[in-house]
Amino acid sequence: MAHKPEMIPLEPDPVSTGEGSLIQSFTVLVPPNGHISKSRFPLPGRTAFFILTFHLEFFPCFLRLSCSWSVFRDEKRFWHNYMIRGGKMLNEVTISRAIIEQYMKKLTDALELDVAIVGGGPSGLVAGYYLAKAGKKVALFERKLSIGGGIWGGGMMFNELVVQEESRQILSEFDIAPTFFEEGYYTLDSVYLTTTLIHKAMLAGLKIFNLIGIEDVVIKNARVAGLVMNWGAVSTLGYHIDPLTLHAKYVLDATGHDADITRVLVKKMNVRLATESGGIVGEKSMDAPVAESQTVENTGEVFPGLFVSGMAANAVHGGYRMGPVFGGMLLSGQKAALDILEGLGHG
Ligand code: 48F
Repeated sequence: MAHKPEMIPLEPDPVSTGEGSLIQSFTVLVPPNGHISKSRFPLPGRTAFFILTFHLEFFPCFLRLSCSWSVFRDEKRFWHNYMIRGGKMLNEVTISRAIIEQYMKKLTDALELDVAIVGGGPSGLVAGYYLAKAGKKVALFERKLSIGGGIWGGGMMFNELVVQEESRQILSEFDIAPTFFEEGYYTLDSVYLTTTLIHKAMLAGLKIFNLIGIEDVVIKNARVAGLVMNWGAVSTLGYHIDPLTLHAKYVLDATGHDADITRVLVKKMNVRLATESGGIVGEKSMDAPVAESQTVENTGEVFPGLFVSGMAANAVHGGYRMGPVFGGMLLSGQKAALDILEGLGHG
């Protein structure tokens, strides 16, 4: 069987491709041209195939060309692998190196931000979307494995939730069409809402780091100027491991009912917040209609450099809870983004 050499360009990953070296790889399939000689390869009666893969990497000051090769002994296995892997041979070490290098690049890039968002619930995701869309350097940190906070579970694990008329402009920005239930009430599949918010926010340029918990803030000149981070599992396990730090012009506490970031600031720095009492007032019981408008009203800067949104805003200012109606959460995220943009001097 005669095979023509082929070149297979790799598609770059649109989300993880950042600044830095641009890697281009191409694979050349070398035709076997019959059987490989017994003296060089002990493969009597079999066809062997060479795969040569060239990697071209661009660095700021130099260019690196490298090559790797593999031999397939078995024709059937070769074609099977070739077809399903698009001609690219897998190497476990390359897989590990790719993950480590790409993650380090992404995390290093997030050490100096315009805005650092803590919490991957609805308000954090929506804020991240609008900030990224406005061209700001913004990253979101979530200590759990999955992003989405309280959206996934809908109401009492029935994976449907309710949104109101007021939030429909945000839903259409995200290309989400809710289902009409009755006048003023729309429903949404909570899995659909979660995944779409994440997807659109990342496409807009929001960088998301799951499994990273924020345990403290950075203070500079009496202002919140960054975050102190550690693996989410470190606090779960109760290990004593020193954290790492990032700087941000603004921090958004979108940590939900716990208002974790504002709480740690008050506890450690004994500061006065821009709330009625000067401290964390604490969340009140259920009153959905009141809570929905309070969530938006309470969204804002509570200490220089620190904004609150979503349920964290209600916990800090003493607002009511509202349960599985999510319009206020989406609107709060949008308001947080607009206020922060103003703080950043965005025109
Ligand atoms: O609670 P959550 O969904 O925040 P939200 O945007 O939305 C609230 C609603 O989901 C719901 C509601 C609607 O009517 O009342 O509760 O206010 O998501 C907050 C996320 O923050 C993460 C937490 O795991 C959750 O996913 N989180 C909390 N503390 C930290 C954190 C921390 N210290 N570091 C990182 N992530």
